[in-house]
Amino acid sequence: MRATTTALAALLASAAALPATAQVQERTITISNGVAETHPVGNGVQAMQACFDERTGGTWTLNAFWSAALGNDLDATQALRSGTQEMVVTSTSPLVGIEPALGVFDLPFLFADDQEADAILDGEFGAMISEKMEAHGLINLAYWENGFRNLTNSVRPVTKLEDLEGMRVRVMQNDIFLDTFSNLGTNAMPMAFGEVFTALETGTIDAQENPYVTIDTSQFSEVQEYLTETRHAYTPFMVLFSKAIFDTYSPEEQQILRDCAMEGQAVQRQASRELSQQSLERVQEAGMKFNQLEPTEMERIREAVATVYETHADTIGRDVVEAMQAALDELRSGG
Ligand code: TK8
Repeated sequence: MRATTTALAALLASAAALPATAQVQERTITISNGVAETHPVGNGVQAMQACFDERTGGTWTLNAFWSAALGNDLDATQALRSGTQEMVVTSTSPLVGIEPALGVFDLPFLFADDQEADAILDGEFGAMISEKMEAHGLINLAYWENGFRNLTNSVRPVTKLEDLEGMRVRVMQNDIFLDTFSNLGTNAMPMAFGEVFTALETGTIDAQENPYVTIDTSQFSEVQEYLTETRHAYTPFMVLFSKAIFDTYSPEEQQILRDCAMEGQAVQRQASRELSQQSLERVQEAGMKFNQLEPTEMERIREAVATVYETHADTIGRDVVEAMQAALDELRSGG
């Protein structure tokens, strides 16, 4: 009895003497993205690495791949689900086939500004969506920012709804985007992001839509002439981790992943917002002709796409659409 107690005490003492990193193994974490390293996602990944360095005594390495080098958003996400890749920073839109509720973010003109997006994504609604991802073998560590999307094309300046008629617009692989752009009179073509530059260059498509920073860092100014501020949708980035791999990490390691993804979030969002205006200026310096739409034209565009909410409510999940609308109503009433 006595000996056992002593042995136990010795064991506890030695456990207490171990460094805090005892539950942290050496790790190499592959992370991929469809955008270039110069995109604010690059800043976020750097910030995450700095956080790992501090929390793991330099034993964790983020092995980052850019410009869809490991496949597009959907392929990389499937690699996470099968446990062959640790992480991806992906737009939500190409993942609606995995989790239909993600389509809620693609509803046109949903968020009015950055503050609304942050409040919804970092609040109860965002947590509810993250929870849904676990059933698909995916842990969402944080929401980063892709941002408000704007239209570029090589045909003509878009100053009114009719200018969109027949334009061959690449959209993300997602029926809500397809419908939105069909309603606008365009010839909408779903395509993975990694193929867009070449498709624009060869003239397979006339147009695409993305946030200013993505237009800038993807060099679309080389193959597109006109840029119109439409802000027709806000795309979040999810910072996803393979659940199969996550489950093999110690609780301490899992916490490091979550904390560092959130440290990355602060840096990534700030970089995204700072760069947005600079990117707009840069693509104009590179020759793109930029215009904003008259409020009456914006209103016509909003009206043309309004039916998309009803058409896709059942697919997204009516409860999800209603929860989003309730959360936005509460925000807008100052709640
Ligand atoms: C990059 C994509 C891209 C997205 C798109 O992988 O597909 O247009 O906006 O940023 O996630």
